Amino acid sequence: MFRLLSGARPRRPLLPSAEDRLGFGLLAVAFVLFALQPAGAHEYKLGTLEIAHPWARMTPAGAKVGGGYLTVANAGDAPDRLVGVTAEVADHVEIHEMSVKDGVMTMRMLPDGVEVPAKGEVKFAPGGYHLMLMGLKQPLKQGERVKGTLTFTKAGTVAVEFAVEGMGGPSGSSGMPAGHDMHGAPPAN
Ligand SMILES: [Cu+2]
Repeated sequence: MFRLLSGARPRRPLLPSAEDRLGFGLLAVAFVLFALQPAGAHEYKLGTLEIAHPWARMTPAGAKVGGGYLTVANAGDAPDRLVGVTAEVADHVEIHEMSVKDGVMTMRMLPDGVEVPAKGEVKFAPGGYHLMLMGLKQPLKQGERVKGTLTFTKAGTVAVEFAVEGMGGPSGSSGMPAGHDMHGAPPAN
């Protein structure tokens, strides 16, 4: 035998309770704050350059190398060039490019840095240009911020913070193998 349960459900009062209204108010405030400041998004301006959301991938315990990413947009009429990067948690930072050639993934260091074209932008993202945080003094933990600097030939140096994101990165997209510990090793066949 079945009993109809619908009639047993507590009916919602027509007027919202004080708790409901308070809850809605807090929700509205939270929504506005969220809209103003999307989670983790941050950017820096330096002359004609705009640096968007520097981030680094979290690293497993014991990892000595981490990956860093960001986007640099240049509103100016002249190109600039990212030539130097530092991070407090790393012994030094290198500028690298990852590419796939004949089906083999390769990475190389770019000793002259990367040009930021006039009226254009350059993206450092998994699978392409990236920063290598070498000689990590401590693991990069998700949710933390890592202080560092970016130096451009023309615009000079700006202090930034790298937001440490999960293995999937800010958008959940993957690309570069997690950990990046194989860096410098010969490509696996
Ligand atoms: Cu690399």
